[in-house]
Amino acid sequence: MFDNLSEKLQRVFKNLRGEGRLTAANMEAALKEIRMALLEADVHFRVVKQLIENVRQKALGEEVLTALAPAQQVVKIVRDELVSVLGSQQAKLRFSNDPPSGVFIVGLQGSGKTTTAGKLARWLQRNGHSPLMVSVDVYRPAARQQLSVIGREVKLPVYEGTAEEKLPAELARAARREAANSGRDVLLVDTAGRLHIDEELMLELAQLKALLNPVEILFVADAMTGQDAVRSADEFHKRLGITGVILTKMDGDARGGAALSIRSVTGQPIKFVGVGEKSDALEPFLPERVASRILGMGDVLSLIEKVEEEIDEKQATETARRLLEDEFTLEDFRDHIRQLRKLGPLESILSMMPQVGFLKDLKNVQVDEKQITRVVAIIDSMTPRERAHHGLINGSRRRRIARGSGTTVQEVNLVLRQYAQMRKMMRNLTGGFMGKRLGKLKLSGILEQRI
Ligand SMILES: Nc1nc2c(ncn2[C@@H]2O[C@H](COP(=O)(O)OP(=O)(O)OP(=O)(O)O)[C@@H](O)[C@H]2O)c(=O)[nH]1
Ligand SMILES: [Mg+2]
Repeated sequence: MFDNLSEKLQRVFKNLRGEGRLTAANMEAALKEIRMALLEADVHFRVVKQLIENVRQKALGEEVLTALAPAQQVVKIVRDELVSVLGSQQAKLRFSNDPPSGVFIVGLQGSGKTTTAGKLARWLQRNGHSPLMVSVDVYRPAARQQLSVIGREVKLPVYEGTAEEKLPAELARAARREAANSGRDVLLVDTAGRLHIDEELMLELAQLKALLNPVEILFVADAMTGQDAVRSADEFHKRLGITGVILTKMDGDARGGAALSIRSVTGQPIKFVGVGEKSDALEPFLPERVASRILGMGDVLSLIEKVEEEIDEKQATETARRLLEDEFTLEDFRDHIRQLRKLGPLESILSMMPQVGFLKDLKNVQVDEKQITRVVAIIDSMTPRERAHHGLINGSRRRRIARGSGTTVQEVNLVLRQYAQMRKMMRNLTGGFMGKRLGKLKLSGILEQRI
């Protein structure tokens, strides 16, 4: 979701590494590039300005120029700054001491409010709560029905209302009574959207707020709308006092800048992100992780968390084994090798990693620029089936692949051997973290060290 930004920043840092030494001059050049990358990714210019200023101050203050690994230090400073812009801690949902806790879902038309209400209900239930949903969108025909359908999908109750309850306030009041009577601890209120912020809607929301006294007013922002999302979040906050933001459609090709701007412009934290249309496509917003993602360190932590949530530990180990063993195909291997090229020379990556057992194996995977190109050509010359099932690749297929890639059978063999080594390494890594649950620490250690 942050592909654009992360690619750009990676290029900047790669150039920094290429310089070998960091000087005051190329540091300025790097800052300029970082500024461009952020602006192009649709980050608000005020946020960019502040961020660059902070990075400059810290980089000078910490005497990066004389440090051993200046490029890495600059990356670390940028990362820390990103985290501080995004909010240094995960912003959790709040709950009232006097349930049901009212949680309003507000935002412009089509931003994803109703979908998000369903996702949030499901998330709440999985985290020990018992939500009741209600739609107070009495304007759009079938809006309330849409929520009922979603309720059935996630198997959670929706207050449907009686024929007499026609006004938003009536529906909200009755739903609260229903939640209290049926022992539901959270009342999720899906509200109507408008194309633009208008007086009527704001008045209605303010009335509902006065009536229910919600603990959370969550502004749902469509990440695809970039700076518009930031502006309307700000406007809603000024008019209504929002308590948090849910950024939807982060699975699309949004440039990610909105995430970096919303908090610093509104002062309110992003609490969740929507990453798809399905009811499980909602993730808590973790600033540290997002900062890492922006800097291009992948999604490994999210993946682990997802696996852990879905299945018990034994099964998780099994899944991870399958994931990394059977599904770590030659194609993944190729992408991985390409990734290494992005990160810089393999030797320097290795020197940044903590001393873990599988390093020995990794060291045997000698990769230099020319070889990367060769490896990619060889894997590209395989059929998709061969890439998915390396066991298929017999002698005659090896000869064909060698011809196709302009290499020799020996070189094809070498690539297959390296691939086998990489799989073994992945297995060791999995055994370490999934099995003993030490992994999170270990793995985040590795990621930490890598930047
Ligand atoms: N890809 C993607 N689509 C999403 C996400 N969240 C919502 N959508 C889609 O966005 C569209 C609008 O979603 P709704 O939930 O109906 O939006 P709304 O804000 O309730 O719309 P109104 O009630 O008309 O104001 C639907 O097609 C959803 O499937 C998301 O995180 N990712
Ligand atoms: Mg809706």
